[in-house]
Amino acid sequence: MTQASPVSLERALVEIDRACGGDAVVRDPDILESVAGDESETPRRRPEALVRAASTRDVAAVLKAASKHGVPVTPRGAGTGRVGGAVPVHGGIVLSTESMRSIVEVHDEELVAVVEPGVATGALHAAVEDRQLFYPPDPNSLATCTMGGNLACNAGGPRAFKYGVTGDFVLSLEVVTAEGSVLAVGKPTVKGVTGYDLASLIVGSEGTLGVITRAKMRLLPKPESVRTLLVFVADDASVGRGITGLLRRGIVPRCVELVDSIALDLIRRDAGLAIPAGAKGMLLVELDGPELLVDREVERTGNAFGDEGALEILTADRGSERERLWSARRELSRTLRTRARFKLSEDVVVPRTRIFDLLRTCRELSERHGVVMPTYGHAGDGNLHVNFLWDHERQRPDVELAIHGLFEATIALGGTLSGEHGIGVLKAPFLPMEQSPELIALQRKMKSLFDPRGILNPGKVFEAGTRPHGNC
Ligand code: LAC
Ligand code: ZN
Repeated sequence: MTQASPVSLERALVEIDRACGGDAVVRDPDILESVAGDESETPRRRPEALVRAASTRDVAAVLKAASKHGVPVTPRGAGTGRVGGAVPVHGGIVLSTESMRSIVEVHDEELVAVVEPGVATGALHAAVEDRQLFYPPDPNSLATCTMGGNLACNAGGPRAFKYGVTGDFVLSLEVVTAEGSVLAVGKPTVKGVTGYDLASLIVGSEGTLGVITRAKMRLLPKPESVRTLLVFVADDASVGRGITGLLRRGIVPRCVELVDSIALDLIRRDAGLAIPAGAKGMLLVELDGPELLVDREVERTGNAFGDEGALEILTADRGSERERLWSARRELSRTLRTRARFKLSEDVVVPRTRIFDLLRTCRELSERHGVVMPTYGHAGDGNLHVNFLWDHERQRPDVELAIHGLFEATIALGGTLSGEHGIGVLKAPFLPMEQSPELIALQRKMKSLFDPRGILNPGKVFEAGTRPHGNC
């Protein structure tokens, strides 16, 4: 799909305006500029129009008109994505579902919640926790990111270690196809195997197959108590060994988050924590469950890391103390951004037992290419955010070589290129490193079945070429 002609675009917008009414169609350049980018270094691209959908009917009207006139449509939640998935690279229309923010139902006996796509993930947490229920997925941007974006990218987060990712909580979805049909996919009940599992196909398809307008999500009872431990380790090898030690003792924390030695050094001065001098890594371990069990597990977790030579272990059980331990971790991405002129962040996954090898590769690549590479992330899942920091434009080719080296090593270690951020624009050039031409061709055919004119989020996931450069 290329850009729409001005005539086609205007025709589509007249039809959309007529169907959606009010002030759904926005042409104000300042507002359009505000939806030109996301939270990645993907170059910004201002769309020709923004449509703020208020209902499934609006979404269907936009897609119907856009398909008829061949106008690109880029769906958008809160724009917190990390790979350019919501950037309208071919212009056209940005379709925002942010105004569809109703929590339609929370059913405490069925343990389900029905939400619209614009509901902020944190708002869903608060609503269900008020009723002693629990929705585990917790992407780091949970205060602002929306359920629509979480579903489109199959977002993860720290608690995925014990509970799984967004897709693991989906029962059914209402989805609008590129041509404007409204489909119900998935199952109405907790069990259900009727027909193909299209809900799983839509989840994580990054807005390329359909637009999600409603989701029925599974909930859990809220755990009785939560305890957070901060463990400082003396070397990279203790990370994987400590986690294995926990699992061998039958302990499954809800999170095991890592901040490696390079990242720790960069945040040392304003982490708000006393970091021991010899610390070469920090692990944030969180346990939840019945109070008596959690107390015992805290002690045994301490023993497991003590056996691996942990330098210091801090524990918190009150909400405010836990927040203090979490704050340095939550701010990491933003803090690292202030440490150099340019920053790129990757999102690779390796089997948990290969974390040490991955960290060693990062050290070697950093040395060879002269790029600072702080690493942090969801160590329990083997999902690490490897960052690249540099100060001079002339270093860009070295950064590209380092990224290539990271991806090659990740795949050689039995891993994958993205654990939770998706492929979007930034990783699309690298997809062939992991997937065969046959597999990519099959997915392209599926895409054209769902979206014959190629209007939905064009330029994402399968686009070959080189990675575009933006400012970060
Ligand atoms: C995090 C985001 C970047 O874990 O995924 O901080
Ligand atoms: Zn993450």
